[in-house]
Amino acid sequence: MNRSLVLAAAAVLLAAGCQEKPYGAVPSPQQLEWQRMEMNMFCHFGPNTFTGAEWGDGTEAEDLFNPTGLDCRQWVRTAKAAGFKGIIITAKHHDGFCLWPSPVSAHTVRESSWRGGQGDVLKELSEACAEEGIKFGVYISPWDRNDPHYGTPAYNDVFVKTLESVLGGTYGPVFEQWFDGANGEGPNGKKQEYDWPLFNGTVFRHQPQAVIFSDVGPGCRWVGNEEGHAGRTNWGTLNTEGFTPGKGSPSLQSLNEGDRDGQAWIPAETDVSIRPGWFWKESENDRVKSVPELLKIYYESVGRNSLLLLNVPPDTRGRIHEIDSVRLMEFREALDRIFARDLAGKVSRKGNTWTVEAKGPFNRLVLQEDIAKGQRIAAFTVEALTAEGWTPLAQETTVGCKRILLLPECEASQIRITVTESLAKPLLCGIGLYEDKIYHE
Ligand code: FUL
Repeated sequence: MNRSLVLAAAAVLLAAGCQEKPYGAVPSPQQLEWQRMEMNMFCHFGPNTFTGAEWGDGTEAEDLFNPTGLDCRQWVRTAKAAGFKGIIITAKHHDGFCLWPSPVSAHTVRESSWRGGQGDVLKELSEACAEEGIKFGVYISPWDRNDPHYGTPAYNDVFVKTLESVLGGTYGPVFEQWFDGANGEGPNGKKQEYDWPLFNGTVFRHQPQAVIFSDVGPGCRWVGNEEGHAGRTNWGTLNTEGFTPGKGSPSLQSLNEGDRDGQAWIPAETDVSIRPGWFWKESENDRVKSVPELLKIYYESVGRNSLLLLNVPPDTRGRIHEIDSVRLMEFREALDRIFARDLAGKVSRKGNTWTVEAKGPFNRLVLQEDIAKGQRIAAFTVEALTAEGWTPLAQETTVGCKRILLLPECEASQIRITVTESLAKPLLCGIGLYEDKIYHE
């Protein structure tokens, strides 16, 4: 299609939306920017990298943390080449070990002999991110199996100071603060009553733009599983009244699918690891997910109105292992190949039906809703024009920021999309057709 036709198609899609007022809960500018990042990289790194544990118990000697060749630039360059827009690092996991010299902990890089106690992973990573234009985010676990105050009201103040030492400015802007819902026992066997309003308030005081992740947001929500799939129906909205992160969280179904007409805009983030575990282990080097597995995860997260947070854990050298980095490049290449050529031609709209010309065989349909005005589409059908007339291809529910349908191989010259149920006037702002010759269900 020539340039003017592309522009004409975009105009048809957008024109109807310009005058529309927002409907229901809508994303803040930060949430909108966040969701459009589509894919970020998670880095689980800490004492567990060296012990092979998934959950350290907090008694690990500080000297265990001893990366032989830490190279955060290599993480960031790998992430960038793979198409990730941000990186989130486990600054403190449940074992309490701090990857930066926290002033309120005696269990940090400072107490280790790594770099003579002068090392600071957050400094190196945040600087590398700033240089490469990748956003920097932090996971700071409230559950702490080392801190002696854990299980007493004093711990909440210690945790605030912990947050402040990361978010206070030393490491620059933080785009996302990740709050894990896990809440187990501390070193004295006691559990902690977390003061979530205090924690969230602390984040916003220092990083007003940060998107806060937890089971109930307020920025984005856990998707309800660690396998990499958002709900086929997936609303960006959620009801949080009466819920808290962790044990008091909304049902797994609500986390996975959101709540239709939910009162707050809290879209799903799909966190999943490229390996079986969250931390690097030599024994899992041959279990790094394949390109088809990664494509399936992409389709079931980004392609289902969710952001994908893919964990790629650095190894004991402090580098992303070559098996993982090569796999990421192959994944990128596959995505680029699939989405290189949009086969959608002229688009016309009549009421709630969009008719699209297809310029070649396709098997993927990408739909985008103008979520800045609220998520509206609740059900739609897709049909293809064949010799027998209009034939059904798919019947689905939500669209959201991006929805990718896996269709059977189709040679039709036209398709039509009909919104059959909508909370308010449907606003599609993108329609694309592609052919994926790599991934088959
Ligand atoms: C969970 C943690 O318990 C895991 O260790 C991991 O960090 C995962 C992302 O979140 O709740």
